[in-house]
Amino acid sequence: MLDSFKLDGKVALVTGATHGIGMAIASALAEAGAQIVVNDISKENLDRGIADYAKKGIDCKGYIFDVTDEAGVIAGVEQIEKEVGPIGILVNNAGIIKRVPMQDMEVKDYRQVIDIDLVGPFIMGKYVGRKMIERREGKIINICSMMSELGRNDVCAYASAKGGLKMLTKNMATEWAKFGIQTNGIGPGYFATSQTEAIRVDGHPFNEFIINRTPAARWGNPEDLAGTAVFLASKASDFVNGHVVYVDGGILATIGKPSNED
Ligand code: NAP
Ligand code: GCO
Repeated sequence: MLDSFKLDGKVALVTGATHGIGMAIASALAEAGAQIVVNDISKENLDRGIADYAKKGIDCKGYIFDVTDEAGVIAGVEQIEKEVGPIGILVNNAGIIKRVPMQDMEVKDYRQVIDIDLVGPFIMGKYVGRKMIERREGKIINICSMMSELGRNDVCAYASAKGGLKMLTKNMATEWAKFGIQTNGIGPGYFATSQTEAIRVDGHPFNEFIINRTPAARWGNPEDLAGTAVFLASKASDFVNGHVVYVDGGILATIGKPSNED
């Protein structure tokens, strides 16, 4: 049964994975035997990321393209399939957030978050999915969020995108299961990465709020996502389709507790 978690011989593309959650997921897939490929929009960040993977003993291939650029995605997917091999696993990880009260948010900023966090996974899914359909097999993992289920102040664009990404995940699962493709999501809770740095610093009220709101009483570490990612990328999940697996320390299980309760 453990062999069903092995990814030997598979090529895994993890978008925006030069650090943070994407790097942790890509590293786990590599440890399970996959050849990993990452993309970024910045050559500097890509080069640094590839070097960081090498320091971990991981041979990671890197490509520059923007997940919102359809022509760039088409060219990037063709180049990866030609130079590395058929993409068997796609992780739509690339994403941004803008924290602004809705009444103050510029339309262009709202659109940018939707473009990267929702339209990007659609474009990536469409063009990698076409290849997977030809081969009658594939694994797609969309990185969702607590904001796929819950709202909070100042993140209307991000919640719109991540809520949409949950439903895009279900629709991809519905349309493509007949082609031997399984599409699922991972919904991280609150994780210590550069994306949350601004709200996680010691003394920031949100830091204390998250510690209290999370039954595990801690921020997630990107490595906490490794096992779920390998499971959803492997044969072990061949009959799992259209689900978002929340790795959140228990946040979604509870309404929370008063700050003076243990
Ligand atoms: P992060 O450190 O900000 O990493 C995001 C990555 O996406 C960066 O490498 C970034 O590249 C890349 N990216 C941004 N726009 C892109 C584009 N248009 N095309 C290609 N790559 C692009 O964030 P993270 O915390 O690791 O989050 C990774 C994913 O997990 C995101 O989808 C995020 O929404 C989600 N998530 C995070 C948390 C959390 O608590 N941290 C929880 C739930 C879900 P550059 O560095 O070059 O800009
Ligand atoms: C925020 C955080 C969250 C996390 C994550 C929670 O400002 O609320 O950045 O959005 O990144 O998505 O699951």
